[in-house]
Amino acid sequence: MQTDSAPAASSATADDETRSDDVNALRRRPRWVSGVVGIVSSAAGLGVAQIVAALIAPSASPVVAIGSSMIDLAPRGVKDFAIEHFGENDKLALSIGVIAVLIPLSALIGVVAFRRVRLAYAMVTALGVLGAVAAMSRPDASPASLLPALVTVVVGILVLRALVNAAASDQQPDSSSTAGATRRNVLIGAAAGGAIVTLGAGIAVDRLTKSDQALGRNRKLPAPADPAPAVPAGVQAKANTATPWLTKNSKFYRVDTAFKVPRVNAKTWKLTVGGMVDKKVSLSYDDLLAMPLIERNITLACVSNPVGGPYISNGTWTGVRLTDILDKAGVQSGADQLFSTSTDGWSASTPLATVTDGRDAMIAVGLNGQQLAFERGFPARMLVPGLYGFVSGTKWLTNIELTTFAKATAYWTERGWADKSPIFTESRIDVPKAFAQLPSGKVTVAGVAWAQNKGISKVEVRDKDGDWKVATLAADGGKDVWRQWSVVLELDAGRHDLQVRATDMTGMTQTDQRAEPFPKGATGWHTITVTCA
Ligand SMILES: Nc1nc2c(c(=O)[nH]1)N[C@H]1C(S)=C(S)[C@@H](COP(=O)(O)O)O[C@H]1N2
Ligand SMILES: [Mo]
Repeated sequence: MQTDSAPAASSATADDETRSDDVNALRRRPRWVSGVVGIVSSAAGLGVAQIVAALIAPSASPVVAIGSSMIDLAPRGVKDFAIEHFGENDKLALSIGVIAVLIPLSALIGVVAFRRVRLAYAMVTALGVLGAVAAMSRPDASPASLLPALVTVVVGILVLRALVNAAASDQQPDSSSTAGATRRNVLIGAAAGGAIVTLGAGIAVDRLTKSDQALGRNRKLPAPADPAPAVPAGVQAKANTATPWLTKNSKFYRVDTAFKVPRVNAKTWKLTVGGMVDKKVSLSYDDLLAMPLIERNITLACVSNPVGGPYISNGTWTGVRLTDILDKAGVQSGADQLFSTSTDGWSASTPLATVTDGRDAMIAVGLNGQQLAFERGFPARMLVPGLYGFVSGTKWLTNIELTTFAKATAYWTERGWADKSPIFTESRIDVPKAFAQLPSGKVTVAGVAWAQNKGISKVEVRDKDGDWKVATLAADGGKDVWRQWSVVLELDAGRHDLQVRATDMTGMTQTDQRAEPFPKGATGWHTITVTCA
């Protein structure tokens, strides 16, 4: 790296000119100008990169690629922390984090640029290299993925150079300071305007090339050949005013590692089934919709859900029976795992036995009568009742490989989580809220209990250390869905710890042993504290 005392031997370049003016410039230029110059240059570079990425390689936008890589590289504890503290806003938190790092870093580049412009170029280039490495490490990377980072560096350096030169020439002793200031303001204003327009155009191009219609997400699903069984009246416990039995699409919990939700084009999308099969199968979205569709009520749960937590929802899913697809391919003996992969490179390991034992495992294309939302896995995702989402619920599904647990390890298993993970029988108190202040006397307690692929047979509630009282179960909506319940307890004045436990149809009562979500799901009795007056 060159230093100021040993400038390049080249003829007077813009860079050298800038340096020779350092003393004047440092004395007269307000410091914020340097910072703004840096930020404007970065914004312009990243904005143009955003346009290029939108057109040729969406996941290769440097900000998106770096954000996505940070998620994949994050140690396990960070995921737990993020989900606990930011919940479903974890991606928003990361975006704000990335921007919070980029702004001061860009400002610093601006400050450096007025002293040692080549060092500033080197910093821009280093950031570009970081973006390029991140882009190339994405699962859908191609040589074109290098372009957005390259564009960022070129545009970033050109704008930086132009602004530094403009600001420096304003500081020439012969230029009147008022005229200089005006010119500088106009230049910075123009550049800032340009950067904003570029960013805006990038976002607009991104939206236009990826409208619902362009991607095939504007269709009505064919009627299911095998519709969901009629839901009996009374699945909703009247007392459970907090949790609707059927979760609205907009309220369905969401958990995934996607920094930017993949907007997959259903018109070009393919689902391939390979590995230990007689014949490789490749299905388009139309092929899938042309197969007989089943419709089922299934409660999906996340392994990261803490006891009493919100990462569980119930919906009516439409899809193709997974066994119908496996039959087309012909599974060879010896295979014990379905290794499913998403377009963004995430993967899940599902025991073959859980797919072929008669339960309604499916490739889902719809939720509550509509095509899947993009964040729900459009065009298609896997779903296996009774398994946590991380070992069965692959969204943006693109490949299923028949293989063995000995041979292939999925995304979360590589990070220490289990490889086979049935959902535990569990229950949650929804009413009253924790720490509620209530009048003493009769208190109605209500909630949900679940044991997917088994069904719930009993729920009991107690004031801790008191006797268990059997709750009234709401109507049974099927073995793969949660079941609502309610009970009236007699509570006297003072503090009460209310506890719930469920028993499933196999006769197993949920364990009181407390376990954290890692590595195979939380266990323990949900307990809330209320105070009666
Ligand atoms: N492609 C992809 N699919 C994924 C995930 C993911 O990170 N990427 N997360 C899984 C996890 S951990 C869960 S719990 C479910 C959640 O599905 P939902 O967001 O539709 O509720 O999706 C699963 N499918
Ligand atoms: Mo999950």
